[in-house]
Amino acid sequence: MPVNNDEIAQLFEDMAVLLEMNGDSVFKIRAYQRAARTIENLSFSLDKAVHDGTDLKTIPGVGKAISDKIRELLSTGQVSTHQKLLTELPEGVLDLMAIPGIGPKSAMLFAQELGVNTVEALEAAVNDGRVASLPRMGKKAADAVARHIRSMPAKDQRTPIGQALSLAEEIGGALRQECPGLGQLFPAGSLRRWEETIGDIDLVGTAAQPEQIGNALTSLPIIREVLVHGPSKTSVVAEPGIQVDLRIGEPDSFGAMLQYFTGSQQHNLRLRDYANHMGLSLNEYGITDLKTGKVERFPDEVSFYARLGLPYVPPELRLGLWEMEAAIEGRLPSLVQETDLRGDLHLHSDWSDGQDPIEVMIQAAVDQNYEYMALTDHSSGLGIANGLSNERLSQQIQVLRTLQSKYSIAILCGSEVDIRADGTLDYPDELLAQLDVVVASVHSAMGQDSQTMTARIMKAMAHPAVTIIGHLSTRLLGSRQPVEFDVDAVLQAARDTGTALEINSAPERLDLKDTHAYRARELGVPLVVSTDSHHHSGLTNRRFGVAVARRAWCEPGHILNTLPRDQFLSFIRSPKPERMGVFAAASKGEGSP
Ligand code: DGT
Ligand code: CA
Ligand code: CA
Ligand code: ZN
Repeated sequence: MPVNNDEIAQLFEDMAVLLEMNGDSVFKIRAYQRAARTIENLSFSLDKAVHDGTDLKTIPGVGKAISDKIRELLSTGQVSTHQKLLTELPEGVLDLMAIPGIGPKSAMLFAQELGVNTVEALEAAVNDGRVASLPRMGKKAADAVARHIRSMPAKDQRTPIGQALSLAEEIGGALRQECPGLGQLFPAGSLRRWEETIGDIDLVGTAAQPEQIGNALTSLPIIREVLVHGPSKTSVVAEPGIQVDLRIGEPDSFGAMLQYFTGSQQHNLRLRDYANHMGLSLNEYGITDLKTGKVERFPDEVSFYARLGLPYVPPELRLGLWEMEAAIEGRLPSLVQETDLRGDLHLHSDWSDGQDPIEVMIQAAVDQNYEYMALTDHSSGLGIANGLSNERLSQQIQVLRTLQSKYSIAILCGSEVDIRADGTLDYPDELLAQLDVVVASVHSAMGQDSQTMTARIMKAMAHPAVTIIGHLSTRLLGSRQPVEFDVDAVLQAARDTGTALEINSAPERLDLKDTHAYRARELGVPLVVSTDSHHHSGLTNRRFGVAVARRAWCEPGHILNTLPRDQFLSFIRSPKPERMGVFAAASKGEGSP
């Protein structure tokens, strides 16, 4: 079995923890953490890169030591220094560290001094006073340990962005209502970078009386627990068990603060190194001239980056990967925006499993100022989704063609057709040929092995009627694993056949995921940002899909449904082998980063 990037990242993460327990150098620990973050976000497979003879040291944060360990892991399946660290560790210490708030030092203390090596045993040791009697612990610290143990299930998992963003917006709205003195208020951290899952929600803002905002936050009805309540920082746990960190600063230095708390930590580390070389140092209050000690303040991020001679780096790109080089060399992309989209190509009505009639969905597309939309109800193979039989699909095509006369938006007849287990499609070819847009998706037999699934998807892409592959991996964030398939082979086949790939904006899907979309863009595969709406309100979910496209460094020219109506129609009306040419010509002038 090849070792994938996530497994390699996890190994470095583990090594950082193990080194920290050994009291190793903080620089070494950081280097491992940084490598883990970087590897997690790479758009290409390290296994493949090594195979292709790539020098891993060209990857930011990967030096000789890390590169050697990656090679050792890929060729032997383990890393000897990691194995050695593991054997030296007292039993159970890693389990104790899984408790939030318990770091390596405390875990070692409990294991060595109390012989405690499970969470249950630690709880017992708290209850009978043994934890409180440890050196430097005391009753207060022991109570904190008890609290951490109780909070375990909630804080253990990351929250999908859809849920985190609505909670953040609800809290933001409530704070605005309660506090007339509230100035700016932004999400920061992973939420502002549109990561697919969120550890905790960070909010940063400005106010004449900062303590007023903190007070308001702690007294909102959805707040379950107050962790920190200070003059400029307040941390709470909101109702479904999500931590919210609020920081309030001064308007004239807000740029540095927003930048600092937006992260990512990797991006900030690289930016700080860059600033140090200019004789400057960065912190959340501003930029300090190291010679004179003078601190400059910045009201916004644009002026903050400008002081470093850099263009504004969009938060979605702040991963500490390639964005710094691109910024320095003036090669940052002009990222696609929501308003660049001119159509939605994945919409359901109440003819299948949607909740609204066809005309409500058309009106929803009109309300987004779209030039075109495709109605794509399910095919009949999906008994559960009330899929359309051949007859009902023919009937729907008639209905849509008649409705067209009432609207100026182009109403495209489509279907979300099931890709059967053997790669054939759920409608006969004659019927498929009558459709303007065919979104082909996998909804069944998801447990197939990688080879079978890859062949299945590639067979669908080879079909002349298939315009787009929908939600390629079928994953559901936090509840269903992606199907197994050979990503590179599928992306190549998409390009070779002229099949577009969907970025599904439903926040529980986000499929393609960012790193796959990144790779698809590099290969020149036409990408589509669709919402897969089952209700008229769903079309606004496009912001999530656009964020994925932005994290993939996409400019408007990389996204098929930014094309004006005539060019888009010319794309779907061309025979598939010619579509790549149409797409390339239509998006000419948009540089690739
Ligand atoms: P999350 O919450 O795990 O989804 O990820 P973030 O990026 O939101 O992380 P969080 O909430 O711990 O911190 C928010 C930002 O604040 C982070 O992206 C960078 C900045 N930050 C926080 N702690 C540190 C730190 O110890 N060092 C540095 N350089 N930056 C930090
Ligand atoms: Ca956070
Ligand atoms: Ca935080
Ligand atoms: Zn679907």
